[in-house]
Amino acid sequence: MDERVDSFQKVDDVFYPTAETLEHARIKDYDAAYKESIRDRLVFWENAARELEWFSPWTRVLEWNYPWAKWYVGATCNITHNCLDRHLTSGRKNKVALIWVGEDNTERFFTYGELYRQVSRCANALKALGIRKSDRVAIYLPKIPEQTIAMLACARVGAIHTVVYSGFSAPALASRLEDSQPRLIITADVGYDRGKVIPLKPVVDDAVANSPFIETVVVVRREKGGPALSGPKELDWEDWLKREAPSCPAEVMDAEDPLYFLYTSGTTGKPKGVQHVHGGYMVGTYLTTKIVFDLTDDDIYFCVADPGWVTGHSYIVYGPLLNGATILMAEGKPDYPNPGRWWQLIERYGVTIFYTTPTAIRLLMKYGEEWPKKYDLSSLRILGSVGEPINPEAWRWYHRVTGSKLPIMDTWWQTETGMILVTPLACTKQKPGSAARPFLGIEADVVDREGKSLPPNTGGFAVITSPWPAMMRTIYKDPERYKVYWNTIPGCYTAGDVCRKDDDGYFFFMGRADDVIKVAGNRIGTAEVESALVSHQAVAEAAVIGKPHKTAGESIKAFIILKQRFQESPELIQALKDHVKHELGKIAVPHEIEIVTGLPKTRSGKIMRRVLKAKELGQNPGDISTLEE
Ligand code: 6R9
Repeated sequence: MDERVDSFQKVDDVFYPTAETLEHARIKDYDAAYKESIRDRLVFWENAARELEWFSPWTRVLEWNYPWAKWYVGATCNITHNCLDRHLTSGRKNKVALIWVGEDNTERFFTYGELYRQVSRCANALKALGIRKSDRVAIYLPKIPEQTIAMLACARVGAIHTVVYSGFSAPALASRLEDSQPRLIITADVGYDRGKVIPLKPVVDDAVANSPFIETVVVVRREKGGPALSGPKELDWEDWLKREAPSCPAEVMDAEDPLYFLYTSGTTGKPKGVQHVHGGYMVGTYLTTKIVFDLTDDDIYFCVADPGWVTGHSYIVYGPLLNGATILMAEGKPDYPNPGRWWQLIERYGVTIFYTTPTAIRLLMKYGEEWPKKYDLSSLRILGSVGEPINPEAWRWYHRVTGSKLPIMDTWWQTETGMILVTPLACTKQKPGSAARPFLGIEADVVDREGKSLPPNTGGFAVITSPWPAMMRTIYKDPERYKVYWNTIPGCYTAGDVCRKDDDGYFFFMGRADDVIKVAGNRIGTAEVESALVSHQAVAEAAVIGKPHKTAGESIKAFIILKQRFQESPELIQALKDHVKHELGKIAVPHEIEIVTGLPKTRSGKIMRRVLKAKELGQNPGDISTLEE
């Protein structure tokens, strides 16, 4: 890890909440609320848990056996009871839970009552296949309601879902299946992307061919005359559900029973199966959604993420449903059929809370202010951003085009943290480019390699100094990799991000300290791209770095040493890109490939990506005493 940062962004402007925002805000005084929350963190998190329904109570709030945590010890619950059943008796039964809109403007509405019935049917269908507690189920679906329904149905019967983003290729899907060994995979015939039909079923066919543990493939068929199914292994979603009863009791789960694995990229080639549980994850996502977005029953909440990533898990599906919110879910891209798409949806549905990403904002900035200006955005109340640092220029644009008065929740968190950890609240002042301060009940800091707290305006490592309810519990089948997060800097959870705090204690996250790249907000490990490249017959060695990119945040650049009998040519470069696309999917394809004859290495033979990067960007490579030559 490397914490050196060459320049600090200078921000002079501070934005204060308007009277209207303050009036509405649940928390009016962050300092007081924060102080109170950490006076006794466990009491704070116990009170939060009491807002939800449990089948039986806990005996202790936290059992902390460093670095292993158990929250709400001994309690039983089921996250879907709080997402669904709880609302059926609270007056929300006929409230709209989910508005789905497709690229072609097809609409589907689900009330809480209807969502409960659909999830129950799916849960009963899972049971009919013999799926029970702790079985794994893979979900490889585009952003359609069945994706949400399938996730909730798994959780309802106690199965562990593992959602794989539908942009991943067959080998990438296969490696995730191999690790999690699901008995069932739920997919669709196709997804739609900018008007194009993206076949998904063939990808699954390919991946499943090498996954003997998969007993059943369920297919949501969206196209008329979709693919023929080969029974009995393959089932049509509609047929699978149609005879099932519309109610199904939620399985009684221990608070620490796994809810899902979600694979994410790290510093080595193999993706990590981050494991979250029913109890603590439920409390963390519930409370952050409620407080960060200042959510009430009258809101229309629109988060543009895909449930293939963690933002979709925590802040499209679980957090909002736990709060009984009305969720808008839209399939498709921000600039299709034109760059007014999201603004148009905000106007059409009266969206009040809009949660997006810096890369999308930068893309929309390119098309200009005339697009947001065409639409009535006056329903908006709270904005959000997630996935990478938001540069002040994009922050100001986002703020201006939405009326210059709305707070932007620049929420910092990770797949591993499960919930938002550092964020502004509606009542706090805002500084463009800053994620502000720790959420209530969260203790965060910026430290040096030894774990010593650093003075203001000094770059260091972002750490969390005490456990929180939605933290990951382990890496599936790899507890040693879990321990690394808590062992890198003594006594702290190390996120892998470089950061500084200013004089106000505001956190400015500045990117990753390790070999993780954020391309258009998608998390990609350099090692994964390197091993995909090296699996091509022409490649002897590969090193991959992230480079700053105007809209994507970072772009991927690969340096490659060819095997002797291969010659550089435009065709070969294209073939290498196609190969990565085939191995991992479009999101991981290098934007640039440079053929080199050598790579900077340490004496122990590790590639020094930092040196490559510094050279590429014309910067000082820093300490190169370990460099071999
Ligand atoms: C939720 C999510 C986690 C990494 C994280 C950091 C970056 C996310 C950020 C941010 C600055 C923010 N990141 N939000 N950096 N400001 N508001 O994105 O999870 O895909 O696991 O990525 O994303 O570098 O360490 P994940």
